[in-house]
Amino acid sequence: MCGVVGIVGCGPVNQQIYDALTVVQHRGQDAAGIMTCDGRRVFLRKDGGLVRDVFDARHMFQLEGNMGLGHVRYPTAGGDNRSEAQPFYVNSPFGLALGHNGNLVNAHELSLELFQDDLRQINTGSDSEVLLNVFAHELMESVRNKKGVLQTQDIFEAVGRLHRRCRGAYAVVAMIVGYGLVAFRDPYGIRPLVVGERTGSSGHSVMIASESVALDVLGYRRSGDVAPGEAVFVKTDGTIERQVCASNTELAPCLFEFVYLARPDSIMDDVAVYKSRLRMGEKLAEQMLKVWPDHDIDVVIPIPDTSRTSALQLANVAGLKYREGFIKNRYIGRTFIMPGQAERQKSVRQKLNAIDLEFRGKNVLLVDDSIVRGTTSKQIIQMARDAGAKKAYFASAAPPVRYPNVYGIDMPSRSELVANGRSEEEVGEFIGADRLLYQRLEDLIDAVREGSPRISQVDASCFDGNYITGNVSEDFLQSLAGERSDQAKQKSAEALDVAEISAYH
Ligand code: PIN
Repeated sequence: MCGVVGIVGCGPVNQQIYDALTVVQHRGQDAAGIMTCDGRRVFLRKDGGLVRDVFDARHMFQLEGNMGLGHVRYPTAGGDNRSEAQPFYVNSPFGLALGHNGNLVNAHELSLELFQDDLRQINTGSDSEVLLNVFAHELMESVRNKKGVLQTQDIFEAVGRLHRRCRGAYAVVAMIVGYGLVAFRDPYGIRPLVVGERTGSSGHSVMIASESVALDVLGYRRSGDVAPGEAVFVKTDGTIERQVCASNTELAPCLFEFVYLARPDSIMDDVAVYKSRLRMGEKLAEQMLKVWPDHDIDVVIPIPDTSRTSALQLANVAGLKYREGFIKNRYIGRTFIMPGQAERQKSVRQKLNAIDLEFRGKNVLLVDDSIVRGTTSKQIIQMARDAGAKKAYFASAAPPVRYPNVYGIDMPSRSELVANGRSEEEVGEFIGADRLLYQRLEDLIDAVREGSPRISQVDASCFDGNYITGNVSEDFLQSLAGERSDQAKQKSAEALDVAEISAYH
């Protein structure tokens, strides 16, 4: 998962992009980058690390210009956080940069095609570099024989051809030197992308961002989402032109954005994330009262942070007491490399501590947003017992996660998902819960869809294995599993170490 931001402003945009990136930092902490353009030249700073660590005053002064884009990256599959930091840049046509959130499922085929047919070389393992080169090639096709002058329609046609070639999830902000920013979203709108505008005494500015919370914080008015398959062209003077460039579009956003990826204060595809989480809690409570009317729960305790909203509403609807029983350390030290299970387990104890008096002698219902590997849930249940809980029940605001995510969330491989090959009871046993309650998929879908009639479908692939873009082959899933397993992460971290050490010799 990643975060993208783009701004066409009426003054320097460096500080605004930096600030916006800190607002979407939750979408990726692995690498960050900003590229700006002063009308003639581009300036780039990108590196591995948090926004606050990647940029210092020296870099910021060099990021000149009234237009630019930024990116925060969370690795979706393996990869070196420095060489795959974004934005990516190619110098032809015009000078073109791109920041991408999502994941292509046909990147391998495309990179072969790019090399053999379009004579373009891809230098990293990143599908975003592939996407940029497809866009560059298609733009080049659009302006060929036009004396190098680009019209808005040429851009829309290039995006249209890109849609025909690329499969998967992509929410993109691209910058064309001398022309403006282009934002576009895949024909299913799997990952979010929103447009905002601000008019002040010094003029008009336009911002594109992964989440509306970035617009709020920077004082932009949300003017709406980029529609599935649509391209939004923001010219250097701030005027906007937009067109849907794909023939079969359907809004099917990723359910996981609502479950826990997005900030609760964001509005995505007209759905207030916060309200969708309240509805998740409400529906979970209704189901609980139906299947377990004679429960003996004394208190509902959320596992911070995301699940608080649903846990609160679950408690309200079920008429139960809600208490904060776990406190999160907000100042936990940086985790430099955390590839394996042992490291991950250690970090839970560092992150959370229990308030014993909320647990002692009580039957507690712990609520989390989801159960993925189950390892955190297992430790938290143990912590509840160590704190004196009589019974430790567990509720998940999302249904069992049984399938890997191919659209840009760094989820473990199928074999590492605790619900893969296990029944709900077996997952309950694995995590050590006295009883486990999962949200039903229909209820989760309703919790999201009730927020907006525009959402006809959802991407629920992690829960039902139905990949909305099709074309997800078993080979692709196997290679993704190879890149995402704990073993693979350990290996790539070790390789990084070696590369760094040898660089100093
Ligand atoms: C964490 C959100 N949420 C907590 C992420 C743990 C699954 N895990 C998914 C639960 S936060 S596990 O609130 O955003 O900090 O099942 O893999 O152990």
